[in-house]
Amino acid sequence: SGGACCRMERTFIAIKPDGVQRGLISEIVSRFERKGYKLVAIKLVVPSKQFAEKHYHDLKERPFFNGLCDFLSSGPVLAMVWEGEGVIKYGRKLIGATDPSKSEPGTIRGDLAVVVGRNIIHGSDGPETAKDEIALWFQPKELVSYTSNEEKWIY
Ligand code: RTP
Repeated sequence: SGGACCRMERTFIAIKPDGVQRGLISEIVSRFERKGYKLVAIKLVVPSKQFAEKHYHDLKERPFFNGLCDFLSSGPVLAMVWEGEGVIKYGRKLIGATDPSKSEPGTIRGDLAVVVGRNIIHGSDGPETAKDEIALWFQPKELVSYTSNEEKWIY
């Protein structure tokens, strides 16, 4: 109810190389889809190390930064943009805590991953990061605007 016009937001979600290699793409995409969020961009890419460093620039002082960037650039990553009311914060909830040994069952990491260095998925942690990450991974023309028939039943 109330229409879907004004509170829509977008977040950047990526399935990391471990999630892609383990065949978890459809499982993860379906969790966002079934929740009621709308997919507005998707592509499979192998990021360069330099690109991975850009994506994780906030973490460059951390001891795991180099290994993390090596890992992200080690194979195909499924980059996506999802749209919906509250999708930035709730998307993180669907994903679960950073360390899968602490993620709740029912979350993506809780159900599908074991250790922090192989936690299969990334999600933007706030509106500013979402904006920056979408701009880093996608060109504006890759974001598709469309109306889904389900929206009137979700909002
Ligand atoms: P993400 O950005 O990937 O969704 O993860 P996050 O915000 O929940 O966690 P953040 O602290 O930003 O860490 C980013 C990614 O770095 C890896 N990591 N490794 N101790 C470690 O070895 C360690 N800690 C973090 C994880 O892949 C984490 O998702």
